[in-house]
Amino acid sequence: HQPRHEATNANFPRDGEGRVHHVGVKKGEGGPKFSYVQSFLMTTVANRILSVGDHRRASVIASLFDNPSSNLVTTSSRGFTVHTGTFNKVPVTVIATGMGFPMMDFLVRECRAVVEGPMVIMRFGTCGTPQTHIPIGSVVVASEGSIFIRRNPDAWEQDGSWDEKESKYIFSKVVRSDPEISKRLAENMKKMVADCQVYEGLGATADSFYASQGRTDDSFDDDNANLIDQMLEKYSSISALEMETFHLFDLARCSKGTIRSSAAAIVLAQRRSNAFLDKATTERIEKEGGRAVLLTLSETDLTAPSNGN
Ligand code: R1P
Repeated sequence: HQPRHEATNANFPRDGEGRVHHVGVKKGEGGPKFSYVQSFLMTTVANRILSVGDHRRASVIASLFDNPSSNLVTTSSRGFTVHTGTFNKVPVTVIATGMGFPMMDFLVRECRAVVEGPMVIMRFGTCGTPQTHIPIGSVVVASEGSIFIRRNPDAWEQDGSWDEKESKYIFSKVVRSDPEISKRLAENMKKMVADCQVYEGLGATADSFYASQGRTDDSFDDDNANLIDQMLEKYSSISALEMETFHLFDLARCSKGTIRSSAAAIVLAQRRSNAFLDKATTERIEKEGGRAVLLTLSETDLTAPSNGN
């Protein structure tokens, strides 16, 4: 016999209590603390999920739930914190993921494994913008979907096999977001975030914060000084550069119609002027925008088809 805490199935590992290997949640979990609320809270993860990179942002948004002192909070040794409660009496979960597309992969696949029925997963992150007309302190909704930008390591192979005419960075095709949810999200952001321009455009998710987002660094041979121009030449409406959204939309597309998704991001960095948003404004928009995403999540019809994802 295996001790109860050990995983036995390498294809989709769960520990002896049924907790998925990285996010650390399981089906039907809840404590006596929640039994007096509604029975749906007897689960670790709700069907409506908000994914954010930053743990502080997740806590701030979870404090906007109906009864924050009753939130169920689960942490995993792999860097996830899961807050579950209700917003406008609708069960919702906010998850802090840390950064990068592999973390989004864990979130979507492992939450899908512990949640019954249709799901909606939204991301509220931060980003840089390559667009000169979009100022810092704006919010970009990925209404046009997202592309993926990755550095091609073969381009640095030193055996002379690389054709210098090829691009060292690879741009994927567009994966769509859910149009109906994106529209509601943009409307709610416009209503609920003060002194903030809300733009709708195409997102671009990169496999690095640095090279594949066109940040230059004398310590490395990245050959990316013109990358921002190149990306806009191919996709002129790229408005948000970040590190997770494409993967969320891609997995929603592959979820056999069970997951709807959209995303928004606060513009922290102006990549042309190099302006960067101050902390006080960032924190205000995280809170007001977080409330707008929670409202959108709570209003979403889970039974509607997944609209192109
Ligand atoms: C980089 O600083 C991180 O910030 C952005 C990027 O996607 C990346 O995760 O989003 P979050 O603020 O949600 O982490």
